[in-house]
Amino acid sequence: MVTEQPFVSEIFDAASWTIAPGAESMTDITYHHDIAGQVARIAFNRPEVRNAFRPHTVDELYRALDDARQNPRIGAVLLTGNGPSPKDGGWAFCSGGDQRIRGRDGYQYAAGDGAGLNAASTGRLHILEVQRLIRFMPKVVIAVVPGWAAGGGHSLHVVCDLSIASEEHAKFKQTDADVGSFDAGYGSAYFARQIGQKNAREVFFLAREYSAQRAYEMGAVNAVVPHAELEATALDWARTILTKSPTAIRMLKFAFNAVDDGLVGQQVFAGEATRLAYGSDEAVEGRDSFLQKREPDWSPFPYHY
Ligand code: S0N
Repeated sequence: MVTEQPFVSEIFDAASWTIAPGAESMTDITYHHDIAGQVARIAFNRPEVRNAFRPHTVDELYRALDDARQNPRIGAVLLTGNGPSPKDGGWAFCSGGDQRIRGRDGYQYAAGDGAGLNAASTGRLHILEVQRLIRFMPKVVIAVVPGWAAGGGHSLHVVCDLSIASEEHAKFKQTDADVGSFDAGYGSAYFARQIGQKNAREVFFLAREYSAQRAYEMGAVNAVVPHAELEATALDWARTILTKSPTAIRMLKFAFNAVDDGLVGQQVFAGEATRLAYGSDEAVEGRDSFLQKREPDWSPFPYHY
């Protein structure tokens, strides 16, 4: 029996997706797998506040992203925002931290909320952990931007591997300095690596609004597509990525990251190198010689290829 899916978004193609196991009870995001089970679609689901995130949103987002990270069949992740807003028809990717619940020491869980990973903590917006998860997961994450990307939402699109924007509705604005809540990490410094220092400083210091086309010209997004085609295009890109070697994609992502991530980037890359080495006869000889209490025989292994 086919059960009807709840409304997700006007540009969501229900025939392409199923609700990810365990995601039925999520409130602030939606989490789907494509029919083949190889692409994840994770979407902010608070369109009435331009998809602003509160701590509970970040808990759910982290859980879904980590689930996608650990699923060996998932090869690409789409991060997007559901819409439009039932209040005024506006579209958003994400407008950052929910300013209504921002206190002096951070963002607060609502009463009775916070049943997620970080229920014990209040006053902490763990969105930076989400940024790191996107950055370090060995899969391509595509920001699918149907409307506003503002504040911390702008930073999330920055940290994604690729960005595709709606021609009609996507808008970009870095409001951090307007509201006194700033991302001094990937959201700004890494953004400057993407679009250049002068452009990035303009975006932050003037907090102007940029169209999808202007963002494309600055090198902040990869493509601008008609709104109605946004999700289909993103899924098509994800499926193209799935035709490539998973190891090649993973190593390339970490190679692109490493130059900006210092020793942490090297550590991530090193973990992959070690994992690859484990599969070699040479590493097997090292393990076996130890277990067999004998000297290793490295003679079959050349010093130069
Ligand atoms: C997105 C904007 C530009 C859209 O403007 P538009 O289309 O005119 O719509 P509005 O009428 O303004 O909005 C519609 C309704 O949505 C509510 N709303 C919008 N954004 C938010 C929000 N972020 N929080 C709460 N509510 C929001 C509006 O209030 C309105 O509601 P009603 O209908 O009831 O009036 C425009 O909305 C805008 O500028 N939004 C605010 C963007 C913003 O400043 N975001 C916060 C920036 N800071 C962060 O995100 C924090 C970053 C962060 O978390 C972080 C990062 C690194 C290190 C540490 C941290 C940390 O803080 O811990």
